[in-house]
Amino acid sequence: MRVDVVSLFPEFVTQMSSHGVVGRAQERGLLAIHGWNPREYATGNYRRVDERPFGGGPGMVMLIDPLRDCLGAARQADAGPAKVIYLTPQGQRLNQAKVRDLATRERLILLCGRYEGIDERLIAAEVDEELSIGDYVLSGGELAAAVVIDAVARLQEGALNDSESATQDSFEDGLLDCPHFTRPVEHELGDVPHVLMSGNHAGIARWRRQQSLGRTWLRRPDLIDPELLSVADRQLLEDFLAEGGFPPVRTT
Ligand code: 9D3
Repeated sequence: MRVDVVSLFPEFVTQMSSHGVVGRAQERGLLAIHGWNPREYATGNYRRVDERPFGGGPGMVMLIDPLRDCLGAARQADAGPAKVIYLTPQGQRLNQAKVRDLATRERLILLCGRYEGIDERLIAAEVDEELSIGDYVLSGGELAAAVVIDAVARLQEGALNDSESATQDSFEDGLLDCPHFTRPVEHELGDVPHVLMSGNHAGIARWRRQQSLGRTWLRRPDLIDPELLSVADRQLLEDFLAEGGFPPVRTT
């Protein structure tokens, strides 16, 4: 997969993506990330990339032409057709279903805005899809682009080691993760749940499933429709709620 990032701060995104799972995916040849700066396609002594908005008001708007030329150069850097995604608070909210779809593409171009945003005509002419990463205010699209890259990189075949396997992740089965413990077994902050040291693998799997169901029910009720739970899962959840859960369920 190839991802081109069009941004006034492309190094911000490419630097972030050089570490961890995403960096390793690139080293393994599963993913290539390239940065493109519209400033380099701006003309005139000042190489302007922004201008004041027609109609007045605060802030600046990114000019069509430097962005269009930059985007054109990014498109032509590789033969394949690319889906162009504009990261913007006005976009559809990113979720794991969307990430799975994007991860199957051979080419993405991520367009990052700064200032108040981009001239709407450029969006209408060049953008295939608009995405937001959530309802909070960022200073630009770069962090959002890094989020998209991280999420799609993890889904590339061979990007994760066995211990990082994506299939057990939260959201891959629609539930939050269970709690995790390591040594020491006894600590002044509390003891590790006994079942995890029992060697009873079926019992451990059952406990973890129950914890996932219980935590999801309490913390993210929007992710669970009790009508859609299996009889076994519903029983696990009922027992969890009756027993009070671990860690002790907060009531405040
Ligand atoms: C203070 C500026 N706001 C005026 C009402 C509008 C605004 C413009 C540009 C708010 C944020 C931004 C920059 N944000 C992004 O480019 C962005 C973003 C975000 O802020 N939140 C969640 N997802 C995304 S994706 C791109």
